[in-house]
Amino acid sequence: MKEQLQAILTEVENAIPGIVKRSDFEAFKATISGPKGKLTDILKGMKNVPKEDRPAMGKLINEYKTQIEAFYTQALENLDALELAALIGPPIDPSLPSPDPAPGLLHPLTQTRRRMDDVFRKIGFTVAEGPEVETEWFCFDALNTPEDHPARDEQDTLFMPEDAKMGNVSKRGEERYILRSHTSTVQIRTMLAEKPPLRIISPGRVFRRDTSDATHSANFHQCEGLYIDREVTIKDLKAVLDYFVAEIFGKGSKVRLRPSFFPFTEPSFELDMMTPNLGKLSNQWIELGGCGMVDPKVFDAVGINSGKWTGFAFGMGVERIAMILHGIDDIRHFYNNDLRFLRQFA
Ligand code: FA5
Repeated sequence: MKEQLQAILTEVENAIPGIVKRSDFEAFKATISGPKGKLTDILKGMKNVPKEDRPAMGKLINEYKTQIEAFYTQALENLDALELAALIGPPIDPSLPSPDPAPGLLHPLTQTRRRMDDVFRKIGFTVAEGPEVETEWFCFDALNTPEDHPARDEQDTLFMPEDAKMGNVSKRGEERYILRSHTSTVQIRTMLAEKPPLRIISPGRVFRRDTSDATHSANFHQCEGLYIDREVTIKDLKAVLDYFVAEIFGKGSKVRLRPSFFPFTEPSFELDMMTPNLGKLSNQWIELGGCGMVDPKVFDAVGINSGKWTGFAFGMGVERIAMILHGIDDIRHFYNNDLRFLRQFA
């Protein structure tokens, strides 16, 4: 019996490396383990083995069976690898030119963000960055946003799970981590890291629990601006924004500041723009974001002397600007990854 089993094992061991087709494997396996297979025959013969010898014999057969099955598994792995290789084709030579003649292109949001960066750079702003995972202090407290402000509600802000410690994002003790709901956090980070005068913009991704529709996305982008110097006035804010919209939307574009409220600016405004250059969107006020003069309480939070320094801040939706510029009627196009849409911006 042992010799027979050994002979089967040797046969399997010799045959497996030569099998390159799944049908050949199945046919071979049937000659061993199929209903009329050699191994099956031995199993059937067990009934003729004297009762007292059966346990030892059963154990022996099982040992061989296990080894044979390991060869089957190996054969199937070989076949998987061969089939995958056939699917992928010959090995890739990365030094050859790409078979796809179309060059890659920048996402329309990246293009818009870079245009915005260029405009602000021309008038002396530098680009600052901040983390997308923030603490409540940077997103709210330092921005004079009280504990009970609706924006802090779990309905509006995405909170990280309690046990998600994301490294030393804040050195301000045990706080909850959140996904930042606006880029105004970078105002605080910049004011803590650098001394005035300051002139920065900060484009970046933000997150809110907003239900997705044609104009809202739970993940979107803003471009923050912060300007701090001596005797800065609303006139300076208006002049910078006028310049920005004229550069982005063309000559004749103008800005309107509509009284509003943000906890971190006083006075605060909604920032609207109008342009004659946008087809059916021409000559109507369109909201771009919010702005205002930095609230002295924000200066207090970061240790800047509000008797000496004044400033303005603004925050605009990047998707909003890209949509107006290109006549895009649904924000979700930016996130669907449909190349037919994206290739239009080559
Ligand atoms: C803010 O986020 C303030 N931090 C702006 C600010 C900065 C005010 C500095 C004063 C000083 P608001 O929530 O209104 O404000 O958002 C600003 C802009 O972001 C909106 O006008 C809109 O263009 C865009 N936005 C807001 N929510 C969404 C959303 N869910 N999807 C896409 N864009 C959005």
